[in-house]
Amino acid sequence: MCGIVGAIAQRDVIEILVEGLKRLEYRGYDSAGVALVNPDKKLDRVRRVGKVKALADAMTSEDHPGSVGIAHTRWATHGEPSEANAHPHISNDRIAVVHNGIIENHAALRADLIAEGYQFASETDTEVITHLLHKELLKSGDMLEAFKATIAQLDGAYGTVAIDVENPGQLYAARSGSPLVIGYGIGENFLASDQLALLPVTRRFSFLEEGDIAVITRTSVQIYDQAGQTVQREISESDITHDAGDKGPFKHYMLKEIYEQPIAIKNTLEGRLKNGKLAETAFGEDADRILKDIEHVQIIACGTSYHAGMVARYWFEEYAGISCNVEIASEFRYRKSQVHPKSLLVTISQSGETADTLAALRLAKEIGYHSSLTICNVPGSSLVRESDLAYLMNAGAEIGVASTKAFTVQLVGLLLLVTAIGRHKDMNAETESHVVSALNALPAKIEQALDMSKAINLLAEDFADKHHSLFLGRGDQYPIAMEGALKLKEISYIHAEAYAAGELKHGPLALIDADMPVIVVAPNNELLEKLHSNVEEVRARGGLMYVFADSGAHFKSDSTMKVLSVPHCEKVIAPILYSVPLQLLSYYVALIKGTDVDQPRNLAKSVTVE
Ligand code: F1P
Repeated sequence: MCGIVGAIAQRDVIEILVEGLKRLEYRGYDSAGVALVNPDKKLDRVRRVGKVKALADAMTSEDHPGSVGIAHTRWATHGEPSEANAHPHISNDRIAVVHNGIIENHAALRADLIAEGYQFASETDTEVITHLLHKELLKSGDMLEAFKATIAQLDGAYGTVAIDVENPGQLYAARSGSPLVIGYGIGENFLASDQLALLPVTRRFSFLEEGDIAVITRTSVQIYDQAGQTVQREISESDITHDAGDKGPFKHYMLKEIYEQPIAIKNTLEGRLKNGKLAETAFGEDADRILKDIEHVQIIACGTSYHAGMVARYWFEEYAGISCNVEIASEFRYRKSQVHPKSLLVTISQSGETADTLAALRLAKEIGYHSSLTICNVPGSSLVRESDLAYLMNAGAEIGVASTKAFTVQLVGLLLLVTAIGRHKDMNAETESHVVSALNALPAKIEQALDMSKAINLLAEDFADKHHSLFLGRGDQYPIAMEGALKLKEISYIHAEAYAAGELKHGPLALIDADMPVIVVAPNNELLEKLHSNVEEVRARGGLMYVFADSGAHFKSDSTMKVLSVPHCEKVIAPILYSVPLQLLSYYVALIKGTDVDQPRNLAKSVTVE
C-alpha cells in the first residue's frame, strides 16, 4: 500500500513526481504529498487530503522549482487520512521522508525521541524515521551513515526514501519488505514503488533486494546489501507495452479490464500450448523435473486470488487426481500446519507483493515444502523472485482495485498447472486435449458473455435500493459465487454473502425475503438438479432470484426469478466464464450507486502491509 516516487535530475522534477503518483494511485488514495529541495536549498512541501488530483491542482496553481524531490500517495495505517498525517514527513526543516509499510517498533522509538526533545506533528509511524534520521545525522555528520544507522533500528516491513536539504545531490532509499524499483535515465535517476510510475521517463529498471540500501545521484546508483557490501543489481529493459495510464474509450479501468479478458487470456496462453497440448516449458525449463515428483498441492493467496485457488482445488482433485488444500495467507502464516510429503506450495497473486502471501512463501521454505511456484502478474515482483517456479500471467497491468482480468487469467494459469501436474498423475492425453481445446475456445466464449452487458445493466437497477444480497453456487461455482459477492461488496458497498447452495437450509434461509436479492450461478453440470431444489427453497420463502444459467439448465423467468442466459461452454471452463457476468453485475450496480468504481473506499490494490 502507499506509493512512493523519487526523482533527481537537472530539470525540475515536480511534473515527474505528480505523474508518477497518479500512476501509483491504485496503491492508496486517501492523501498525497510532495517535498522538493528548492533552489534556495529549502524544503518545499505540499500535502493534500484526498486523491492525487487535489495535490496536482494545488501544485499547478504555483511554481514549484526543484530538481530533487520525493512524493507519496497514502493508504492510512497509523493515523486517519489528514493533511498532518500525509507524507512526506519532515524533521527540523531539513530531512523529508516518505514511507510505505509499517514500522512495528514505532511506539518505543517515538517515546525515546520525545524524551530527547523531538516534537511530533503526526500520528504516523513514519515520522519516527524522520526524527531518528535527523538525530543520527547530528551524531555522525554523515548522511549515509545516519541513514544506515536509522534503518538498523527499524523493525517491520517497509520501503522508505529520504532527502536532506544539506545533501541535495542524493536520494537515500531502503527496502525491507516493500518493493522499490530504481529507474535509470540519462543524467537523471528515479525511484518508485512500481515501474509503472516511471514509464514516462525511463524503461531501464533495477529492483532493490530485501535489506538493500541505495544512494542515488543524478549520474550514479550505489547499492549496499544487507551485509553493507556494495552490490550491483541487474538492470533490465522493461517491455511493458501496455501503458496502464490510458483508459481508452472506457469510463473506468475496471470496465476496460473486464473487456480485456479475451485478449488477456490469449496472451497468457501464447507459447504455452503446442499441438493441442500443454507445452513442456509452460512453467519454465526446469518445471517438469520438479512437478513430476509432487504428491500434494497447497495453495496460498488472499482476496480474489484466494477464490481462484478455491476453484483450482476442485480441478486438482477431479482432473489431476492429486490432493489439494487452499488457505488464506494471513491464516496459514500464523498457525502450525502439517506439511504433506512432496508438497508443492502454490502462491497466487496479481501484484506479487501481498505481504501475507509473501510471508507464507517464506515460511513454507522453512517448514519443509518440496518446492514453490507462483502464479503472478508482475515480473520482477517479490513472489516471482523468491519462488522456485513462476507462471507469469501476462494479463497486462491491472489498475482497477477490484480484480477482474487477473482473476480469470489466474484461473487459466491454474488449469494449465493442473494439466502439468495431472500428466504425471491421473490425467490422460484425451482429457488434456479436451482441457486445451476448451481453453482455446474460452476467449470467444467470453466475448459472447460480454454481450450480456446490456441485459445486466438493466437488471442492475433492481439492486439500487438493496442493502444485502446472497450469492449461491455449488461445486466449482461456489468460489465463483464468493468472488461475485466480493466484487459487489468491494465496489457497490452492498453487503453480499456467498454460500454453497447446499448450505442454505443450515442458516442463511432465515435471511430470505423480498429485500434480499439472491444471485445464483447455474451452469449445466451434474449438480444442476440439486441447484434446482435449492432455488425452489428460496422461491418458497418469497425470495427474489437472479439466475445466471446455461440455456440448457431449464430455468424460466417469472415474477420471482430473472434468468440470464450464459453462453453454453465446456464444464471445465465454466467457472471462468461465469465470473464475467458477475463482474459486469457488480460494475453496473456500482455505477448506479455512484461509487468510486476504480478506487473504492478504504481499499488499495497492492496490500503490502499485513
Ligand atoms: C490480493 C487482493 C486482490 C484484491 C485487491 C486487494 O492481491 O486481495 O485480490 O482485488 O486488489 O488485494 P494480490 O495478492 O492478488 O495482488
